[in-house]
Amino acid sequence: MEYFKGIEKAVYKGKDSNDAFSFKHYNASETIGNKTMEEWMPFAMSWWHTLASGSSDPFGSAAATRPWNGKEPLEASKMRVEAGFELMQKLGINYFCFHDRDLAPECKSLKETNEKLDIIIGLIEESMNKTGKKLLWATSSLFTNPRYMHGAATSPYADVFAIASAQTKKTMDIAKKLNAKGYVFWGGREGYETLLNTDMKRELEHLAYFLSMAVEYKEKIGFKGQFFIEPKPKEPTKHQYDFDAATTLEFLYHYKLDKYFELNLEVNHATLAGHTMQHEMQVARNHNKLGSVDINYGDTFLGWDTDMFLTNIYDAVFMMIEVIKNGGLKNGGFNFDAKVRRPSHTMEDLVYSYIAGMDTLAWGLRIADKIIRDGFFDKFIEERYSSYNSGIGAKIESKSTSFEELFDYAINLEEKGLPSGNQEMLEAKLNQFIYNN
Ligand code: XUL
Ligand code: CO
Repeated sequence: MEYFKGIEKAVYKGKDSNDAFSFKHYNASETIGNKTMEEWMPFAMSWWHTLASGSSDPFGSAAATRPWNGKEPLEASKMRVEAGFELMQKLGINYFCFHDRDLAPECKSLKETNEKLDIIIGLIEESMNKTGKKLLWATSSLFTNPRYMHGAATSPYADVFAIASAQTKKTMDIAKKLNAKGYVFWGGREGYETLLNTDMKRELEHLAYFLSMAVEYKEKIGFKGQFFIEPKPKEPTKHQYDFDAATTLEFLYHYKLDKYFELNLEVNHATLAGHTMQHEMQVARNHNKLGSVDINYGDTFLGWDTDMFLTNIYDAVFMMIEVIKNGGLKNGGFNFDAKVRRPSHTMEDLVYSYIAGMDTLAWGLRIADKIIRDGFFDKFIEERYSSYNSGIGAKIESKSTSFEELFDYAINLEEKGLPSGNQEMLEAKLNQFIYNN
């Protein structure tokens, strides 16, 4: 069966094309700097938003028009596999990502759930072999089932910790079987609603132990993929422990887990944390932990995790600057953790939205490459700190001075006034890079 009826494989037709099913900027084989666009941007389809969720929201049921609507749950899961691989082929997307529970229906017992899951994994494996598509990362949903209402690895109830571990073990086995490039831990309910009922220190100890067991099991089964932690400050819980990049890194260093994990950063999560995505990426890059990206963006008027397909060119440029400076996303990729708006309910809308997201990032890559090659902003920043290149500044830079020496220097100093930060000039220059291209 054809799920995306009458839609051909999307091709690059250039920026003036009026064909909505074509790429205007994404030209997979075109070389930018030292890599092709496809190498810079290993795109991934998210199983949950694209195939599983159907656009339900807290005020209404699934509204998306999908060929599997009304089918028996396992049958619907099988159809989703076919549709997913067809979509990846038509878009030229090489990777996909899933939560265990996106793939197959959850049954009364873990045993029965795993049996159904294995049927779908078999079909996915077959389709991977046929098409060459790959698993970017897998994860366990440790937040959907009501048993996780108080958390999973941070639940106050030991049985819940045990079931979460069992579920994670199974998903890691699947990740190994499908040769996943990575495995993501997103602590959806690893946080709290109120400290009136929460022992924060104990919960963090449990979370760290859970992750260390995952590391141990990874080594035991010989799973070669990269582990990632995905920070998010809130939603669904009021306060999530992996708040942002800096908090998550501190947690990893504190529990001596840093060498086993990189970060999977998400644009909308940065917004919720009150940061730009560029801030989050630069924090990670400074620690050599920029691993993978969940690509989307948030509506600043709404203030929750709207997970929209990225169409904001400014975000794309800032992100791609970080990616180029990182030498690419070595162990990760760009996973479209993004969903169509509820009124965009047709199968065609899925294709339009992926094309919009892929094109925006590709356009961002072109501009970021020009900005870096031109060197205007890098030179400006270099110049701004040039007082540290000689005299007393060089002593500070080389950490070879003292408070006494600085006191003697400053006591007779005649302050000459400071140069401007020139922010508005720089913003205008950025616009020139974007719109003159
Ligand atoms: C939720 C979110 C998750 C993770 C994987 O906000 O981003 O989908 O990416 O669990
Ligand atoms: Co995400």
